[in-house]
Amino acid sequence: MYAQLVETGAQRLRGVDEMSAQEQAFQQRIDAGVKIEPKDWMPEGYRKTLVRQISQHAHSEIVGQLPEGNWATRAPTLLRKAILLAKIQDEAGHGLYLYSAAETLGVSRDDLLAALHSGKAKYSSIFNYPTLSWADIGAIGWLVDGSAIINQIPLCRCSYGPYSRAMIRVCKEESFHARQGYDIMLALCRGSAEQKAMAQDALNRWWWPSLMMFGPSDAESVNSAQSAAWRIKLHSNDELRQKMVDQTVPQAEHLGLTVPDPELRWNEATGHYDFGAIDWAEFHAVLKGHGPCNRERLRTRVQAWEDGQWFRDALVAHAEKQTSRAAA
Ligand code: FAQ
Repeated sequence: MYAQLVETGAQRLRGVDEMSAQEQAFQQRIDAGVKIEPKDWMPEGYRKTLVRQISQHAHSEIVGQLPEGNWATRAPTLLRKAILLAKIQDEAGHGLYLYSAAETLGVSRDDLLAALHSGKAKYSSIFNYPTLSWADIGAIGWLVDGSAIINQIPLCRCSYGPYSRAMIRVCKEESFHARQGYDIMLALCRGSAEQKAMAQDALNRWWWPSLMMFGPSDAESVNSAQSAAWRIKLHSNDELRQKMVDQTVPQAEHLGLTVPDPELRWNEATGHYDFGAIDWAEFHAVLKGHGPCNRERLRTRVQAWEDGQWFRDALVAHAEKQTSRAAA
């Protein structure tokens, strides 16, 4: 699939003869599986692609705290609350590793955050949907973290050293997150009829947005070919989306829930599930800022940034004092 992704995009990519000797040597290192480190020479396009993807990924982690934060004060038991708080804290940590990885490419965290706050930078479409019931917290862990793992496991082997290393730890934590989500769904599905209905409702609302997390179809994905050639992407969007469906449908069956797709069926010939068409108009509307919660999410992030100004100022003042004391 990786070879196919590179091949299909080959017409759009520059041929070897168009590359400078330095670019050719870089591509050879990538093809040989050598990790690229911050001080290595790299084409400007490679650096920009990584800054774009890693920073969007970082933004997704911190904006992704917000839908779950909605339930921190309303978790049904003390244990569930402690677990949820730990998970939300993990997401902040993932954001920090990722901003640090992006900084190794010569961008500042302040600039990246300014791009998020101005609405210029993207973050994952999934976090623009509301969390209406406790079951949504289960569905996020199960479906959203589940999808994030499928997308991120290959990133542990991507060509850029700091990103690949950050992903190893992130994936370990995401795997715990997915299990806790499934555990919530299991408890609800084994509970009262009302609780099971809540779980079904959450699945109904989160299923399609979760499939959209993997990005546009391969035919529409503008960045895939180049990212595959640079081994930033090791699998295509559609390939990972199919993996998510194949993995998740049996889990839904085990829960006794129905995936909200009348066209979903097992295809004996392909060995995969066939599934219905994704509403790409909805996906693009969310990307343009017209999802149910886009405005609220950005407003909350900007407010948090402004509220934290005094703390950042205090940290800088403290560091300056330490430096001047050491110099004296
Ligand atoms: N939402 O040509 P492609 C998580 C954009 S972390 C918004 O296919 P690419 C953990 C894309 O940026 C979730 N925008 O692009 C968690 C591009 O626009 P641009 C985040 C999207 O980069 C759980 C344009 O569409 N994970 O969930 C989306 O090759 C629970 C064309 O698309 C990552 O970021 C989307 N869904 O492939 C946290 C993983 N899809 O930039 C809290 C790393 C596409 O040219 C709670 N990222 N776009 O203006 C990736 O693997 C890739 O960037 C893709 C997109 C696969 C997301």
